[in-house]
Amino acid sequence: NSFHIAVVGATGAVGQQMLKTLADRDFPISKLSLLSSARSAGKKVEFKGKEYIIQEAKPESFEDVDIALFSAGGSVSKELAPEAVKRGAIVVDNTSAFRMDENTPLVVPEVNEDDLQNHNGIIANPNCSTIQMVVALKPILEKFGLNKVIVSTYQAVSGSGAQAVEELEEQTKSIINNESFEPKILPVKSDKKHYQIVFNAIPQIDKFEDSGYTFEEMKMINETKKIMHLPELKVAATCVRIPVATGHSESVYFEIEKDGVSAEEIKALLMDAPGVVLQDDPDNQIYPMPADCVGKRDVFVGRIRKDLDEDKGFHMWVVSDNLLKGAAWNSVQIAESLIKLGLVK
Ligand code: 11C
Repeated sequence: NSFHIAVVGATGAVGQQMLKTLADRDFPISKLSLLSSARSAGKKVEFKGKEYIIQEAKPESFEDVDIALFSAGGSVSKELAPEAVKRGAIVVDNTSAFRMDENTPLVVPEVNEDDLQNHNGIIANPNCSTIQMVVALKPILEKFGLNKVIVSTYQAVSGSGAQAVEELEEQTKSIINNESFEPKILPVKSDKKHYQIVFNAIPQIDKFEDSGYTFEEMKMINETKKIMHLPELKVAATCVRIPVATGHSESVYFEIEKDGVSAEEIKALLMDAPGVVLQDDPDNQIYPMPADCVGKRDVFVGRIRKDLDEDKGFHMWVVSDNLLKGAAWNSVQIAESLIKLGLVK
């Protein structure tokens, strides 16, 4: 069986990785519609050696589409995802538009694949920094229970889009050549001020909310509770942008429910966990780093150690390619799960 797939936002940083992932997975495609906003329509894109011209996404574009992968921004999803569903497509949406909608499952297949059974046409793909953290936390929750999570992130600029990656490259060249430059994109293109990212760390990802947390931090907090079905879980996040092109890193402190668990037991658990690669051998300086994870679909975990004061507290370091497991691969993986579960007509 093969399927008519639409990719909306095919020219973007995530859209490009979606195409690569569909090709790498040899996804069963009978027809491929590559769509975008009016701005990128007409551009040419290659898929499996064939050239496609990107078409402007319109409601009619979704006639006969089986699965539509959306990654063209929240406003495009809000307008067109319901149109795609009306025409019989299942939408996997990589924006934040529907994530917290109670009728929309928010899915990471390693964690809550079963939630797909209750979909109403749209499935939301979580935020990249949330996905990699919950993949690592899920086996811990199942075996030892989970009470509290405190995460600090070290996020790559590609999370903010292709323009932010260009800005990182251009600023790097300017600094090396001793030239002046004017930051225009980071931390948030639409916010009032912009700051240098090269040789810097910016503790702002997305805009600030009245609570003092940024929207990225609130996404990590709210999405984690929803995906893990733990509304009472205590979660706090501090999200920081660093001058890395791709690969988000996270320092995660978590408290379990069970007493007397050792770091070795947590390591043994994560060694066999789906979607996780354990890289934890301090004697040999083995730990995950973003430069090593680019292009890989797994979540890499290391530096697992017990807190020195809190018996139920542990620390770990979690790294993944934010464009793959954080976005494109998780979306394609959801599509694969939908097919496996017989949910695509
Ligand atoms: C970042 N996590 O690194 C963001 C990008 O809600 O899907 C992903 C935004 C989202 O800037």
